Amino acid sequence: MIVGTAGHIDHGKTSLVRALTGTDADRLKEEKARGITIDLGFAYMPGPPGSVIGFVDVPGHERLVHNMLAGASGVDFALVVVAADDGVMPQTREHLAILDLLGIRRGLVALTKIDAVAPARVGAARAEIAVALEGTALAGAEILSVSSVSGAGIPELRARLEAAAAEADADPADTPFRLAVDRSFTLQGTGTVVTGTVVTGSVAPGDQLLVSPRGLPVRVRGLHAQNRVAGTGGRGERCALNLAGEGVSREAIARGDVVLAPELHAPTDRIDAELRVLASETRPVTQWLPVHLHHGTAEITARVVLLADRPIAPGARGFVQLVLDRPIAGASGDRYVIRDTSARRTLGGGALLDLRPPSRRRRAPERIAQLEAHALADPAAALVALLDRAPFFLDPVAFARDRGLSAARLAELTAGLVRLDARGGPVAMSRPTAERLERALLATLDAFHRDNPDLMGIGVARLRGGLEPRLPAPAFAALLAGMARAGQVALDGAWARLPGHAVRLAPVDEELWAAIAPHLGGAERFRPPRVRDIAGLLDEPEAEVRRLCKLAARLGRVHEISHDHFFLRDVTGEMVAIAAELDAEHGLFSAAQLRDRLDNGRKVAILILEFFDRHGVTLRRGDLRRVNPRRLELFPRDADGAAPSGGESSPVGRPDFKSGWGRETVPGGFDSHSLPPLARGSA
Ligand SMILES: Nc1nc2c(ncn2[C@@H]2O[C@H](COP(=O)(O)OP(=O)(O)OP(=O)(O)O)[C@@H](O)[C@H]2O)c(=O)[nH]1
Ligand SMILES: [Mg+2]
Repeated sequence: MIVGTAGHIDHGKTSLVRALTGTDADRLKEEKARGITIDLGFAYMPGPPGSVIGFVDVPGHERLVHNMLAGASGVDFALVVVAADDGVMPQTREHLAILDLLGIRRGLVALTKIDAVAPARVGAARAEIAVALEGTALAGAEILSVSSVSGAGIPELRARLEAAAAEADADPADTPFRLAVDRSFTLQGTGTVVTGTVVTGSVAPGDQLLVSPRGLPVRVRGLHAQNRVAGTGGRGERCALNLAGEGVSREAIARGDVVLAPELHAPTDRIDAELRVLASETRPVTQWLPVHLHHGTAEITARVVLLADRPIAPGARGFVQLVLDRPIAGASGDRYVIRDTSARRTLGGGALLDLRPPSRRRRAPERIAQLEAHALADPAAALVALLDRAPFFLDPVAFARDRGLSAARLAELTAGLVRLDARGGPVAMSRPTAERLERALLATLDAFHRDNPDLMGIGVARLRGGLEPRLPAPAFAALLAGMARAGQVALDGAWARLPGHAVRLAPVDEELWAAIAPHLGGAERFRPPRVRDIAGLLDEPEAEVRRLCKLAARLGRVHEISHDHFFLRDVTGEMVAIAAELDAEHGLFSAAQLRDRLDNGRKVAILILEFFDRHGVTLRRGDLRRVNPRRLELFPRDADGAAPSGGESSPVGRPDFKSGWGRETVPGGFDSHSLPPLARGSA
């Protein structure tokens, strides 16, 4: 257990720690000279059998509250010191407020210097203290009268602390390790040592850890726990870690850093939090208020973004977004305190809730609902609540990391969930949500096929956009892949359909196509006639020929290389192969070189190359091009045996050149555009 002192300057905190432990926690020369505590001091006394109670002694000076905060952050038990002669003073109240904001519920008050006052004064001071405690987490705490000079009450106080240490709560096993650094120094013959309070988990020599937020990898060479050489250190203990690693030095690690298990390292500079403004404040917390944020042993300048319409009045609470000037290593549920920028006043504080909030639409009702779920302390309850509201899914690994949960605990929490593993992070949903999504997906495909019997399928991007919940693209792709494996859907590049769906031309259309197709093949295949020319050759209305060619494109029989200019699918494959040959022969090649091979005129050759550019098959360098080998498979030749035949639609070649659809290439995948509406009959 770690006991932290609190209280007004000169009220006898350091003297009391010395009376209890025999150690003078004022270790700095300046402290001794001025008789006040400036920085944190540390001392130890035996606790219940086999254990040690640690003390963090803090300064009471009003200008040193930031040091008090660094010390108080790791405390299990508060020892509030009030001098009987002075009674409750400003920093008594401020420290009590800070302990309350930090959620330190266990503690007692030592009414000290009773040797120096009349008995009547002791009674009055006790009454004053009881009132000051009201409304704080320490309300009703025991008040022990002591004197560090006469030793009165010290044995009783020691006994109380031992009893409290005996009932200190243990950390759940295998929780990942976090230690908030409060000191870093070099020991002759040992190297770099950092000290701090173990926030969660445990540490042992040989552990590989990271110093966050910097991300410096370190190895634990040895350690002290509660001032003794130890094989392991855990929650409720002050530890001194002897660290090794490249770049490890006294200067590289400082107060405010967190030494943690590598999987927890994910610093953040934007955090949604609950903020309670102290009732003693005279002004509300307003939009974009600059503050000093205290978290763990760290102190960062930050701004407060209100997530509601009105400023947060003294005594009130509300959701805020904390925008930090530099990142911190936090966890959801961690307590924080904000002070004004001149570091004179404590304004309020609360708990960190969401470590990865959006910067836009951060005040939307769905966001507020999410924050209410994040505010649930129990991770299981929070997870259920989060998955039960928009957006109905989350990254379970990030959730566990931000809550500091172990892998085993995560596995336990997510056992009943549906998990999709995808590039960009896994996604988890509740089973009912996943079932609802799959049902909606199948219904959408069904309706689409009914409305568009002549279309092969729907673009995956469009399908995703129309569904609730709207998964991130990689997770949606994983969902579709799973459904495809289960035979529920069929996938064709960036297009999805029901497995039973097939596009067929009406018999009259099939007849017209049979008349058109021969004109696109043969010797003229690299410069086939355009729609208008075919219409003239066949004496058919131009619009009819265009409609048929577009239908054939959707069926994957032709590619519309440029507006109204259709090439047979296999011819496209042949031209790609020729481009690949040119590439192999010359490296970069020109449009003229392709024209010479295709014997089809410069203009057509350029249109073909532009089509290839759009699909990423060729990469342009000025007037020259080279082939992107990874894109060759987009246009296989039927002869290669790779191309699906028999009316399977190709995912490419469908863009409507004129409208601009599908003109952009999408790195790493097919054009993820859905089809333009087909103006049937009127095209
Ligand atoms: N008579 C009397 N004097 C005390 C007692 N405890 C502390 N003092 C005196 O009060 C003065 C301040 O004591 P400290 O222990 O340094 O006070 P502190 O709360 O640690 O002060 P800061 O750390 O600067 O906030 C010293 O001169 C002590 O000798 C006590 O029980 N009785
Ligand atoms: Mg002191």
